[in-house]
Amino acid sequence: MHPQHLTMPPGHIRPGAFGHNRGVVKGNYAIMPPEGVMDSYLPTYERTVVRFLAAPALGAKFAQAILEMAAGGGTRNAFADAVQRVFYVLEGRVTLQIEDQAPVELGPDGYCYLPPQTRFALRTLGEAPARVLGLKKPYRAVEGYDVPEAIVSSRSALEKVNHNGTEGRTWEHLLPYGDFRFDIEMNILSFAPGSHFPDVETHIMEHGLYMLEGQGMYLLGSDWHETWAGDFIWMGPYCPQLFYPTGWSRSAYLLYKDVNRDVEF
Ligand code: UGY
Ligand code: MN
Repeated sequence: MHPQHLTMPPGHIRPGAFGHNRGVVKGNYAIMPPEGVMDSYLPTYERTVVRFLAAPALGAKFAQAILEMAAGGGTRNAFADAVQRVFYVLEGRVTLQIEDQAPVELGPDGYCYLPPQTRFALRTLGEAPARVLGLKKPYRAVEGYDVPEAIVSSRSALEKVNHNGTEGRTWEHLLPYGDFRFDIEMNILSFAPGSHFPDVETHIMEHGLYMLEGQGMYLLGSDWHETWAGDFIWMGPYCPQLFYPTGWSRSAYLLYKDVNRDVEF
C-alpha cells in the first residue's frame, strides 16, 4: 500500500517522507520533486514565495526558481540588474512592464526574455495567484554581436519543429534558434508515447529542466529516475542523459541550455 492511501487524523502527516522521496543530488545532476523544495523570500518581491531549484550553490552556472505570487504580489518595485532573465507563466495571469513601455498581460504559457540591465516589474493580475518559472544567468557578450532585445510571447505562437526526424517528437524554441546574440536556449521538447532519444547524450552544455506535462523515465549518469509534471532536474556538463515518456499522453518539458559560446579556461 502507498502511504498516500492511509487515512490520517487532521494535522497528522502520513509516513513515507523518506521511503518515497525521489529527490536526488549528485555531483553533476539533481532531481527536485516540488514537495521538498523549501520557501525563500526576497526583498525585491512582495507576497511572493521563491522556491530556488538550480543555483551556483548546486554547481549550476545559472539560477532557476518558481515564483509563487499571491494575489496582489510580485516585484515590490521595478528593478534592473546585471543578469538576463526568462519568465514563463505556469499558472495564473501576470502583468509585465519593461522599462517605460505599456504593461503587457501574460497568461499560462506566456513568457518573456529580458536582456541584462532591463528594468522590469512583474505582478499578478486581478484577484488570483500566479506561478511563474524564472531563470537568470549572467550574459556572455561576444564581439561582433549585439545584446539581444527583450521578447514577449507565448507558447501558442511558437512553431513546432522536428530536428532529427524521429517520430513523435517536437521542439518549440522560445528564443530565436541559432541566433548568436543569445548564449542560452529555452526549448520545449515534447514526446509522444513510444518515442525517445536516438542515443544517450553526453555534452558540455548544462540543463535546467521543468516537467510541464506527462511523465517518464530519465537516465542521468548511470541511474534511471521516474519523473513527472512539476519535477525539476538539473543536468551539469557531461551528464549522460536520455528520456522516454511513460503513460498514454504526451510528455513535455521546458529545457534551458547554454549555447553559442566557446569553452572558458
Ligand atoms: O538539446 C538537448 O540537449 C536535449 N536533447 N537534451 C535533453 O532533452 N536532455
Ligand atoms: Mn541535452
